[in-house]
Amino acid sequence: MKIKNHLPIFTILFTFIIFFNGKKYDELVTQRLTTNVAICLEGEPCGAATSASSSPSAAANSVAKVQLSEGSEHTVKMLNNGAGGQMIFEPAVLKVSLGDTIHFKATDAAHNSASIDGMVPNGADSWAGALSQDISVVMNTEGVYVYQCDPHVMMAMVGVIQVGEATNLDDIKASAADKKASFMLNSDRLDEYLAQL
Ligand SMILES: [Cu+2]
Repeated sequence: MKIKNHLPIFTILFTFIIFFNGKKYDELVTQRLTTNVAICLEGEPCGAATSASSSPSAAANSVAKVQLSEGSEHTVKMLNNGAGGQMIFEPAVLKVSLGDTIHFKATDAAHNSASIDGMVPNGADSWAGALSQDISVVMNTEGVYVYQCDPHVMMAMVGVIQVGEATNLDDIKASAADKKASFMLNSDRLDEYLAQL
């Protein structure tokens, strides 16, 4: 515990709380997700306390939605390092039209692309590329697909493709809650991807 280091901050915060809010401590803890000034009360870093709201809904609302990709053929690279982090598909989120083809490229070695059971539209074909193998998949069923790189799924090396309308998005989001439990790193990645749909 580093409470000593935070004492001046606590003092300022409590003063602020008493003067401007006049609320009880436990009420503020309850409200801490929506009240910036209360974020530091549990000894967390206070850097974000004065910035914009930290409410999850506000963050979700600010996510840029993925646009429909032009053309009927799309390339997804399998990378050790991409703009979005390590062990990653790029682009990790795609929105395409029914019947389009996705070309998964083994730009870096030792990755693959494999659809995840239970995370494709009903009746859709599954796929499973070998390690370091380019694979092309024709998207013949409407809905949302989630796929993974088998060796790096623990690092949340996953990708999302929306084909036509996101008819199964609720099912996918429910499955994603279970899937993310298997991630050791980048545990919010899949949620962030799905928020772009
Ligand atoms: Cu991989």
